[in-house]
Amino acid sequence: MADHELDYRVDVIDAKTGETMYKGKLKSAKGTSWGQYAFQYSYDFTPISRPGEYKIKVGDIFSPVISIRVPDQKSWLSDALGFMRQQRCGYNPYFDIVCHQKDGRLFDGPVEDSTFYDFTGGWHDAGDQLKYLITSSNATARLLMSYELSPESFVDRFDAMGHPYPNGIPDILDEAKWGLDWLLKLHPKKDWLIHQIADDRDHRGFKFPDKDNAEYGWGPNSYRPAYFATGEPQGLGKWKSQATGISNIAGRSAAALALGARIWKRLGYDDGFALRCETAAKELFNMGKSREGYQQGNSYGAPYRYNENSWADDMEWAAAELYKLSGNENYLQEAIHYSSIIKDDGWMARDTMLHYELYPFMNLGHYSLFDVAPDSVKTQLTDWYKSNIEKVIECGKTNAFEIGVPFLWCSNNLMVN
Ligand SMILES: [Ca+2]
Ligand SMILES: [Ca+2]
Repeated sequence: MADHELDYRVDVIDAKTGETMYKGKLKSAKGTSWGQYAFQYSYDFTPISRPGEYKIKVGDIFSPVISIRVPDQKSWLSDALGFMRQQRCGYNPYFDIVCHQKDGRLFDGPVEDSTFYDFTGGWHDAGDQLKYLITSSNATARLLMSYELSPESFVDRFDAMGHPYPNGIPDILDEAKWGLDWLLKLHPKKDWLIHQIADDRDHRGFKFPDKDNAEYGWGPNSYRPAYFATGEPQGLGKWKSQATGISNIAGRSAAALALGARIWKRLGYDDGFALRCETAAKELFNMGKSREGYQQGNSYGAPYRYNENSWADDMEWAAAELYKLSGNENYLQEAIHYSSIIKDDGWMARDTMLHYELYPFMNLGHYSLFDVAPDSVKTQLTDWYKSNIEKVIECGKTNAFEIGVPFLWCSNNLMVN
């Protein structure tokens, strides 16, 4: 980016010695202007692969230091799992503390409001410490899918509690089970599903999880509300969600549990656990079928929430995974049915969207169904992905970064997907 025309010649120099290692040319970047910068250029240094510390020099302008390294994939993956352990609620191995033991008091369920049930566990949502099934169902399922894609990539350095002692189980599955255990807790009865613990009253700046000064009516660091998935607009304060059903969270949780059941069965870790996951997955799929629509995140004092409004993608995902688990043809037909409802709908076709609308950012139902679908359906699924990817590539031509995702809060999720 520049406010004046630049010399086109580029030197890539060794950051330590200043020696020119490569010579090249800037390319004038096509697209609209960026902020106040009328001149935009790109320089492709993909051919430079030798590890080292470099700077790019254009005229008398130097870039910051650019490091090229050989990636250590296993250590990246371990770091990512370390972050998940750091997010754990109930017992947090990162801080070695026990937190949020009074989760939670149930609201909008078939029992008297504020009746206590045990919903401890799961993961804190972000820097804040509330907990969502919307995101945790996705995180759990993706951990399991990642393992299936590349089991050899994952090491065993931690035990189930997140302590640094190997336990004979790949750490990614230890983490997935932390999620599955919580999903099972949120579905304590055949027709019950709890989808959120606490709300934006959590947002009181940085706080240690075991000294949570958030206040929900029972004093600080005490009970937190647990929201029953009603499929209706919901919220205990001023703001209500726009929920229409529950099949996004029921479907996605069913997909995660079916994946877990299949992997646990195959590895022969614990048949009882696999059976519990399978039963819960089937029950949740049925709940999703009977209440088609989407449940959203609940807020209390602010209009902010997770605005997911797609659900057929999640039911497709659940049905495809249940078919792989059970071999029951009805699930395959259900998966094809739901795929034909969601089709190519997604953020990729749009210039903007609400926060977490069209979650989980890519349709993993299509991906999951592809493995087992008849050829004609396979072609259709591929076409839906392809047409969306082409839209993003086309949109990327409108800016110098060649990035075709809408620039909005959390658009890094869109980029990754
Ligand atoms: Ca382990
Ligand atoms: Ca969805």
